[in-house]
Amino acid sequence: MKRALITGITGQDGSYLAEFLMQKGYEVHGIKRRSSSFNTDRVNSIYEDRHESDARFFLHYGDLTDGSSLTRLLTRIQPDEVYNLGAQSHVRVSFDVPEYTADSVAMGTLRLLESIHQAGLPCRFYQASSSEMYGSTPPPQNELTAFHPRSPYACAKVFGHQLAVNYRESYGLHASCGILFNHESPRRGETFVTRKITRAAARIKLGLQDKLYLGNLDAKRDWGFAGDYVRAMWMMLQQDTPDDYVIGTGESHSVREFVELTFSYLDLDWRRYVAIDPRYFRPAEVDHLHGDPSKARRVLGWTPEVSFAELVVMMIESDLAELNRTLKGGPEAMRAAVGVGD
Ligand code: NAP
Ligand code: G4F
Repeated sequence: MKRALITGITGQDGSYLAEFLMQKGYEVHGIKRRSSSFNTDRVNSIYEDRHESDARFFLHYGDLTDGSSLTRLLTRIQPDEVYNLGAQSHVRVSFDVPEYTADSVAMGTLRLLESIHQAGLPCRFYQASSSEMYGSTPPPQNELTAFHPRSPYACAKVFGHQLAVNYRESYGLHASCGILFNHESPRRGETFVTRKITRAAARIKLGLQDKLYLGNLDAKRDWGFAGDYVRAMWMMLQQDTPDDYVIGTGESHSVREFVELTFSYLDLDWRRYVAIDPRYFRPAEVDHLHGDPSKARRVLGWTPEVSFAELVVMMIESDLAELNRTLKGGPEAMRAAVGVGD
């Protein structure tokens, strides 16, 4: 049985990847951060009591800012594959907490790679690189496109990416980087623009909210479905030779288009509800990301299965269903469901 270790297992991608690997028969270990409240919502459905003799899913406390925890877990678990998905992954927030972002994203990757190297582990390594690294470089972007990062987050991701390449070239580590364009799902964090839009529109439809405040509607992104993208991560680590791959749909849409499609699906006129709040503008914006995934198609045989329109509908329907479930729970459940943050 193959053994995988995932950092960021409690996040959107970590949860889909854990499910995918469990279905492939892996024993899955994940690193979760200590939090004062439960942070395992996304993996609760696959949680297994470790006292069961056939348990194949294990969560361990650790943190990318704590090298000793990484060394201890790598040595104890001896994974065949390590997926480094953990990060302070919000671009806007990275301007507010730049040092922490660099510590978890850039130095966290260094700590993990150095622990693997020092322990002499013969494992394969996946690095969650990002299309944000392209920043202001004009589209379409592929593996040969120059990076021009536009945020502390993107700068930290460039460091992590170059470091993974460096450990591959210096020590022969089987390290592959997935340069993933934006990918979303019903499990997307509520403060990323897609989920913020589908969740607010569903609440407006049910009479629970009357305004949605957004920033730059002109930004364009190449949005795909997270479930398709974790399959690509795994495919990269099954190759004999490690390499870097762009993963995207090859299509891009503006935030305005996403808003229009969401509200029109719910028979609402978005102009009545959406207002601009400059607080959501970024000190430096990334205007247009549009991936060219032809290498992944040619070498890995990877193609996305969920279209842009299917993704938008999937997210709206999930938010509507979740709200309806909460409404049935009465006022107490409603109060508990209103998160704060933007
Ligand atoms: P996400 O939902 O924000 O999940 C991030 C995960 O990292 C969470 O499990 C989080 O734990 C964990 N984490 C945060 N700080 C940590 C630390 N100091 N130590 C250990 N774990 C920590 O992000 P995602 O969308 O799944 O993305 C997964 C990875 O792909 C990230 O590295 C992201 O930067 C990268 N990426 C994402 C996209 C995208 O469009 N989704 C595109 C390109 C690259 P908590 O649950 O406790 O917060
Ligand atoms: O949804 P976003 O916050 O995602 P962003 O910045 O593209 O980053 C995501 O994708 C990256 C891959 O390219 C990942 F590496 C990263 O971890 C993360 O998952 O913003 C998308 C666009 C931006 O141009 C932003 O300015 O939407 C614009 N936007 C407009 N109004 C907004 C808002 N973004 C957010 N979060 N909130 C708004 O109200």
